[in-house]
Amino acid sequence: MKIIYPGSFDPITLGHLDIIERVSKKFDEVYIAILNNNQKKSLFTVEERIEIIKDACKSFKNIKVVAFSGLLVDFAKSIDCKLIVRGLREVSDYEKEVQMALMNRELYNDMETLFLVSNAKYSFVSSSIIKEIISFGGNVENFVPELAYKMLKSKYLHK
Ligand code: COD
Repeated sequence: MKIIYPGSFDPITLGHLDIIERVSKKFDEVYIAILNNNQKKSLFTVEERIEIIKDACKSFKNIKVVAFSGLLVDFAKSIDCKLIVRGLREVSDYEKEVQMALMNRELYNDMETLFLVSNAKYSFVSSSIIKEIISFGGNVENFVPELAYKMLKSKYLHK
């Protein structure tokens, strides 16, 4: 059975990676689907995000890293998959996630969302907080995969 893990992943963090590792043990194929959204300003290009995720996931054999634009349900239809996984950190994630899950099910009949509670070690980690910390010179090495850390440093610290 296949499952989609959609997100912005700008950049991927160890919290995201923990979710990927857990689903990769339970499903045959995991599609990491990166939203390519020209309207949202991102730090990393889609190509950079793909490179970082592929490097971080090289030990998992059942991962596919892809970009999509437009509606997630349209991407899901294109690969004939009706299951999404999302991570839940604090209670603040819940409201937004439930709304998305219900809307996706309205848009694509029987589309289900599986929620995994984040690893307590990373429940306070988010891509935006990582970018904020490094922009002020703080160390984020313990929260992102190696290549993400290298690329974050070259974007922020070697200007
Ligand atoms: N531990 C565990 N999980 C985490 C952590 C952590 N530390 N950090 C983030 N997560 C989870 C998030 O809760 C989320 O489930 C997932 O990882 C990805 O997070 P992000 O922030 O990279 O991605 P988002 O939330 O910006 O992704 C939003 C989408 C791109 C999925 C959404 O906007 C979308 O589907 N857009 C396409 C247009 C569409 O279909 N819109 C209608 C939606 S109803």
